[in-house]
Amino acid sequence: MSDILSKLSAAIIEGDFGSTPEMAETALEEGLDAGEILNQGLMPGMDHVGVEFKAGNMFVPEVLRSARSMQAAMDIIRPLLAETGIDQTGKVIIGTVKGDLHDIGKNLVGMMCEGAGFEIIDLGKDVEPDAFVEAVKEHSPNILGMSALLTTTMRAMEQTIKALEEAGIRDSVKVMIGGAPVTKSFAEKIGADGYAANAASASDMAKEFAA
Ligand code: B1M
Repeated sequence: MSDILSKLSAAIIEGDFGSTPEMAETALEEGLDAGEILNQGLMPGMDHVGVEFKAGNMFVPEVLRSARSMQAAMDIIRPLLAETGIDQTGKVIIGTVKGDLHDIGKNLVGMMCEGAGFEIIDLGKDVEPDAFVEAVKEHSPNILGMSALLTTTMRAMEQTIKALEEAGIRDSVKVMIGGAPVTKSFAEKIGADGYAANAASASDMAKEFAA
């Protein structure tokens, strides 16, 4: 791997968000293309972060710094990725469900999935079931991700899946859910395709779904 790509991976792992944009620019100046920077610099860095987070060797504040470092580099290469039409891993629509304003975990999941090469369409928080349905119709994603942090808003996940069914598009998309009160058995009960306990598992699951 080129020296600058190794440095970029290391900067992401260290959460050095001040230097990753410049490194991405240097990599471009050295003649590397946006796809190489994404696949051989940013993604290996975030993969490592995911492994360390799952193993309990990194914690949420460090992962947020790493995700911010990756975002900062992505801001440099994203327009070039779009221009060159480089294939991304797939497309993820993500949002926090209706009635729920917690978005830190959802943002982390989005960033980890972006680090894994997905295009992310973030609908934000307090997202109505119909808004998820319209977004699925408009963007045809591989995965629809829903986050809920309140026991009272978990019901909106089920309502959203029902709304997808009523719109006749349930089978066009894999539904992944998560958030502190959410469990695997709840996901099974409401007919979601998958439950992920944390952002790293969510990005792994998204990769499996898109494969
Ligand atoms: Co609120 N809040 N909050 N809160 N808040 C909790 C969730 C709570 C557990 C605190 C408590 O009482 N101990 C409690 C919920 C109780 C319950 O329902 N069981 C609670 C409450 C009650 C409330 C209010 C009702 C308080 C009030 O006003 N009386 C109110 C509700 C507002 C609303 O949503 N309508 C409220 C408000 C807020 C703030 C706005 C102040 C703020 C949110 C700011 C924001 O998000 N921008 C807030 C916060 C920060 C929290 C705590 C302290 C932290 C949540 C967090 O960000 N965790 C939380 C207590 C706690 O969890 N310790 C609490 C860090 C984040 C990285 O973890 O979101 O779990 P998490 O995400 C993880 C995984 O769950 C998973 O991956 C992430 C990364 O590993 N994951 C997914 C998440 N989404 C996923 C989606 C996936 C897959 C995995 O697939 C798509």
